[in-house]
Amino acid sequence: MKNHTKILFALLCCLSAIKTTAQNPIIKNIFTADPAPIVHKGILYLYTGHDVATEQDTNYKMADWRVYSTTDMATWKDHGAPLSPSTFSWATGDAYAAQCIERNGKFYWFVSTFHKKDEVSGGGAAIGVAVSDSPTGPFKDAIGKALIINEMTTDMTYAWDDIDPTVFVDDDGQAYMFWGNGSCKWVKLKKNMIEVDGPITTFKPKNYIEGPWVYKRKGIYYLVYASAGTKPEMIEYCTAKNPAGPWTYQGIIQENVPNSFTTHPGIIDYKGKSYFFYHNGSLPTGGSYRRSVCVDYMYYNEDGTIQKIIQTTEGVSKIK
Ligand code: FUB
Repeated sequence: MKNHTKILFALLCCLSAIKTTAQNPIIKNIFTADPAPIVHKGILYLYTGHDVATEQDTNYKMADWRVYSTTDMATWKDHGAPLSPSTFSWATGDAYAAQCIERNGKFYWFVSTFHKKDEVSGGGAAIGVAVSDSPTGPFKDAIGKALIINEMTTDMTYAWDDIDPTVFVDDDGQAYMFWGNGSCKWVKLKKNMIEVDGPITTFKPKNYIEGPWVYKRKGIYYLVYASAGTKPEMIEYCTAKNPAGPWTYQGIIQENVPNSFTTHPGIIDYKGKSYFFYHNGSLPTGGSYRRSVCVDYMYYNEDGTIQKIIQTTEGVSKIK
């Protein structure tokens, strides 16, 4: 190649690299929040909430839960909104944070929403579970009632503390659900994934506010969560040798995000790399109630501790 041809070629390569990697936020046509990834049969599925508040609104308006998928971390397929609070006859209100996991060929989508005032509950936040044979639905209410209602936890004096479920199945087959605003609560689940199995335990990791994400990696249990004082949320974490704890505080992994009071972790290993999903308010007209899901790389040290997340607008590279 002649010199000027080489330069032109190099420029074109740079331009195409910039084009394919400038991807945060990853969903730009609507506002999305509370990301929760899983991998199934080589495909990464991303479950999100959906902010529909106007620019003038001063609280959340969250219409439904949505599903996206990718095999290259750059091209996202939109599977629509296979679940909304109206799927649950007992529910009213918004589609807060949720997580879907697979067990024995079924997909269990644990969601936080709000309970009607009725003979079962005086209202407040509640956790439900929907089930499907496919990661993209259709989903139906798995039990016909809430799994957790406000009356089942009493340590917080307000009614909206039972939000943000995260569920994982340990190597011995025992499933655990963690959740909570203000304090972190956990309970064992039965093998059927739709009944609690034992008492609820409540604890308060350092600086804990909400949005727990619990998983096990290379023998270490991780509890990653949103933290806040008077400032907008950051992401901090603890580790443990047992899901029942004790949990050792490890520090901050993500500082505040642009233009949103909250952020929310969703963590996954996929095709040899570790990914950290979160939300910010960076889309035009975005904000704390009009959030957008982003993804950046996550790196572990040799001892399993997590390096600080570097938030980028470029996002992650397309997997070839
Ligand atoms: O999306 C509504 C709430 O904001 C979630 O439940 C919290 O984790 C925070 O992201």
